[in-house]
Amino acid sequence: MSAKVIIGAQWGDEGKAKIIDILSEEADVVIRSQGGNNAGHTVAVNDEVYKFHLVPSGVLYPGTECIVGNGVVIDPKGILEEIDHLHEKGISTDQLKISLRAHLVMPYHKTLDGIKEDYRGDGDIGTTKKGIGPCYMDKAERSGIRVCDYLNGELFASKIKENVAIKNAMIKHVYHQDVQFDAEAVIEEYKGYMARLKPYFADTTVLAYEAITSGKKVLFEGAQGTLLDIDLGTYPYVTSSHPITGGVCVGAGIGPTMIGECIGVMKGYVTRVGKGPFPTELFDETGDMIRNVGHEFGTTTGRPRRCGWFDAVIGKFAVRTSGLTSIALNKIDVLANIDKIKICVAYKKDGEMVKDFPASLEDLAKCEPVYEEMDGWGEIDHIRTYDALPETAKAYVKRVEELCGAKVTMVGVGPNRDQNIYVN
Ligand code: 2SA
Ligand code: MG
Repeated sequence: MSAKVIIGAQWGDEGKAKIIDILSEEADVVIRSQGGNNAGHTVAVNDEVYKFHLVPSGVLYPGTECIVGNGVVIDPKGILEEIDHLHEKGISTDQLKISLRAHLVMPYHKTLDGIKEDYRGDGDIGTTKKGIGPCYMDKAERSGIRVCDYLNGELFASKIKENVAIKNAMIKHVYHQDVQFDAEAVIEEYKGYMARLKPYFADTTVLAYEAITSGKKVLFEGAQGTLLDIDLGTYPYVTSSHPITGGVCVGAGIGPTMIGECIGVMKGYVTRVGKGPFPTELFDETGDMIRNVGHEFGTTTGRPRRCGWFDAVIGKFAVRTSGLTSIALNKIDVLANIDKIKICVAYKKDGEMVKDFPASLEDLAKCEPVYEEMDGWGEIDHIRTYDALPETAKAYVKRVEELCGAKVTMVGVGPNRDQNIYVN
């Protein structure tokens, strides 16, 4: 089977979209299987920048089928805005399919996301406030509204009414806020969105199965990253879905034996948005330099991203928990002109070496990075072959490979398609 999975191997924003975009050229189908419009994927093509949130970035290639799988939570208003925006730029969405089983993000989910964050005070997660957590909560609680519910008008209306009544009560009596929703208005609003989206609806599990078993080239486009996984990430500072490889099976409705390859995308340094411990975080001018040179600001919210040195403990964790067969190491050009580059090879906690990423956040917060120093390199964004990279940059790539335990097959030296270098 030839299905390839591309996942984020850090805290998201590793440059997955660029790798997907490059691999999409040869793909027949690109599938999203988790997350929602909390994701922000930026692709640069011929100096034009495209920002994706729900639509798979494979849509830029005419003829590539793009699937939004059952594990994705869909904000219908958000996806319509994206579709309209693509149409304005002359890009067709005829090849887009949306799972009948996917859950819908409703207006009360977004309101509750904001209210709960305020309620958490200093302990806030730093969510994107797109309603992702509350939507997955309803899914797990079995009160969520799915795409297929729209096809039965009465059921759709009654589910919305029931949910609005419960959420209104919760907002008023639990969180003591004034916002209240009018069920009829929500029904009308959502009927309008869903009518427009209906041509895209499909049983995407059938499409995925048929594509893979008939030998088509299928790519799974991960959103967020390993450390934001609800089970394996830095809980509770995580998103509510499964960005690891395992999430692809559930979120697209395929079996693990149908996946042939899994590429983990990392940056040559680490970033995170939102709160939670981050052992290699930099609070100095090197951190500011990485943020500015690397344009490390959230695609969805514009928030500045926290920046730090490459952390091989995290890299190894991603290789292990997602069964990565290779690594794409992005943005090493951002590290240009730093004299000595640090790479975290382990942590030290209470005087003891820690080699595996800890489960407990309290433990993680106590972890001090153990660094190795490597020689830096100059500007490399003009370089197009691996051989032409400075020896110091090649040594860095090889060290990342050794420490993480998977081959680095691609190195990124800039945002454009031709700035992706294949490693010999
Ligand atoms: P949520 O909204 O419930 O999923 O937030 C929970 C945590 O997950 C983090 N998160 C992200 N981290 C990095 N990138 C994401 N996408 C956007 C981007 C984010 C943005 O590509 O830049 O624009 O700010 C993403 N989505 C969720 C979030 O920060 C919380 O820590
Ligand atoms: Mg992003």
